[in-house]
Amino acid sequence: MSDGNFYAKLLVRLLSEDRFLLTTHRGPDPDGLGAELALDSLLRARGKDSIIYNHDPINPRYSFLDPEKRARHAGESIPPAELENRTVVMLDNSDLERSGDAGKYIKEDQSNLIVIDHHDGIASDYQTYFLNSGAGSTAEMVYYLIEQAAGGLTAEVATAIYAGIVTDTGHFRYQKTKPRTHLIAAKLLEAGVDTAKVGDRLFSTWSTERLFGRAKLYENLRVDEDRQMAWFAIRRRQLDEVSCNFEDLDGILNELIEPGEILAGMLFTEREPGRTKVSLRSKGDVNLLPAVNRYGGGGHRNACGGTIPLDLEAAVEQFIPLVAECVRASSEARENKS
Ligand SMILES: [Mn+2]
Repeated sequence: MSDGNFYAKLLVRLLSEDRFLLTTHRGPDPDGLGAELALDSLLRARGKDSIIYNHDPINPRYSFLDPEKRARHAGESIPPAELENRTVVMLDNSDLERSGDAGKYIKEDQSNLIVIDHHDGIASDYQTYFLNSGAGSTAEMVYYLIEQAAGGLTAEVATAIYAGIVTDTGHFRYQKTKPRTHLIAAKLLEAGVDTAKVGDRLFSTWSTERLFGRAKLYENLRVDEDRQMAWFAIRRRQLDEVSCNFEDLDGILNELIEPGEILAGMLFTEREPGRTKVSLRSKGDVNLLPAVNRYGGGGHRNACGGTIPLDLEAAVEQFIPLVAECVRASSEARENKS
């Protein structure tokens, strides 16, 4: 939806405030970060006092998006007075838990909170909630806001939005990629985005440890009998052996669903005994949200995640049947249709 009314309302709501704290989820990704940077620019251009404050610092791979180092984080010593008494705009995130330290600056009655997000299947009772599940990225939502505000699309802002769109649409491949997504990309390129540079910075600046980590993952590759599901299961200790971080493994999970017959891929990582994170990807109409919702997780139908309060083996054993159920439900729905 690029419903002008929705964005007109959002813009009016934002501009009725004067001091902002923009934040996203822990481990800011190019979408959360791109949306923050673009919105920050829009608000500043309107004479507003805006600060970007995240729980975690930016991954150095994304620092090219923020040359002025506007994104601050909880690890810096910022006087609380600078962060207090602001309207908190939570971008690309509907889960207060995932906002981390920034949550401290949201009033108990949430009267100073505005949520802007595009995730699927969220039931939430935020008073001021601008959810557009039809948008492929939160950066796309901020693009509409800038359009609504008529102006302010510098090359830097366009690059921030473009990085969010490219990342969250899986290079214009995922289902939420619409004709308008490409039209927006064209506008962003006209505004000065260097696509080769953004592509290189986002996708060709990994550490060499990522290769070693990938090798470890493939040692632990499993495929179910029907060849519909594939998964990696790995412990922190195994990655430590090759000096690889969990962040270094970002995106490798997508490879699991590259084979035509595999519909769902999972990456299980045991962060500590009794706490296993799972990230999931699926193809087409396979909706994985019911599986992660069981553990309070969320995301999108085809890309989501959650945390299972179990050791690695137990987590895998308990979780695989839930995913098998999602795969079965989608093939049944397909059969009923035909
Ligand atoms: Mn996003």
